[in-house]
Amino acid sequence: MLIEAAEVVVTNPDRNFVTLRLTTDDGLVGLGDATLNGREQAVVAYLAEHVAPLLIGRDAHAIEDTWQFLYRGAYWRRGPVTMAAIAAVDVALWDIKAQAAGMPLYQLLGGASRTGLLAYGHASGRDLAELSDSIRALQAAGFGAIRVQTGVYGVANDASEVWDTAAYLRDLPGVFEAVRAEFGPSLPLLHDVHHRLTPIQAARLGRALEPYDLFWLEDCTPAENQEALRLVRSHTTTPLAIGEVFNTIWDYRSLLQEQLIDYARSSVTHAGGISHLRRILDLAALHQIKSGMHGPQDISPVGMAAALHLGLAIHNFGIQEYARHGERTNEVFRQSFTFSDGLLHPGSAPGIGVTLDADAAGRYPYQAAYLPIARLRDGTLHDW
Ligand code: CS2
Ligand code: MG
Repeated sequence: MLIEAAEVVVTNPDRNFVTLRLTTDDGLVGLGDATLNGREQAVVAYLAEHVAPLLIGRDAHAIEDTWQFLYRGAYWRRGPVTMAAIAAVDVALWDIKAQAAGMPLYQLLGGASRTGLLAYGHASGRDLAELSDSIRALQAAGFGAIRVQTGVYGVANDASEVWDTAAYLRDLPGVFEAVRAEFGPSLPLLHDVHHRLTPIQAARLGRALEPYDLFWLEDCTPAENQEALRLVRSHTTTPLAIGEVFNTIWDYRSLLQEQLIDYARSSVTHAGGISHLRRILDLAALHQIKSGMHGPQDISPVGMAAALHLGLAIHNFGIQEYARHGERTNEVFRQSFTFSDGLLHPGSAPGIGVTLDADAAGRYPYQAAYLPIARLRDGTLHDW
């Protein structure tokens, strides 16, 4: 079975998505998500100019060889653009292989290890009353685990946000105290610091939050400095999650081998696809570290579906972020995955179970858009 066509589809139903569509000489169509929020066109060019021509005529079944060919053959390794492009090829080929086998992809990955995937949703509010309403709305929508953000990242969508570290460190424990008092001890609660603290600040925050029993504290420091986590870890037992901006196993090496984190946050979309993320999660499993795959709205339904198949199959699944897409996105990407009683399930359609409606995609052309930035009160650029 040979790859006959490789097309890149860019569409903006609610936000920009980049999708690779591979077609085989047997007429099978596989999809891969290559969306890199705010830098979408770099991956489009990488795929269309450099990868697509190399794929035509290759054996669609040779997934590992194609992965190694794109990774090693480029000479220039790693990086978010390269790894998102490789991920899209990898997922499209797994989609094709599973369709050829007539099975949902998780069956080829070893079969289901659980009945469904625990998912967490995003609650936020400018104040406690708004936050509490937001948590109740998520519970009503079926979520059994909730990320809590207030007054900071996750609340405003402005292009530029003012950030005050001291105020944040002062206020956040009180927010969790109030949420625990209202919602009780058993609701899993998560929080995303979004890379904004120094190691010693993160250590202090982790310790201050211990009484509120967080499921995890995410991206407490800019994690490209893996060694910084040793300091955080030596001061707190609050579980730590990191990795949404990582793209290879090398970014995780110290974190996993020294057991400095509890959850690996990479998505299939940004970490080289199913083949490479599985490698990362297998190394994580040796150290009792679980998956906590990134699932914001900028991972397309194709990327979400791939994550669900992998999550259902692996033993060390932890939790899945599920930000839910809008109506228009769901019209472009038809999905077989379901969410009920707080659990996601990839469904039983052959492959990854997502199809792309090309007409609908064509109605929503690309629009340039960028991520916000954060500045300190004196104007200094900070991590967003
Ligand atoms: C966030 C993301 O979901 C998360 O945990 O950190 O929403 C992140 O800000 C975006 O994916 C950036 O594109
Ligand atoms: Mg995050």
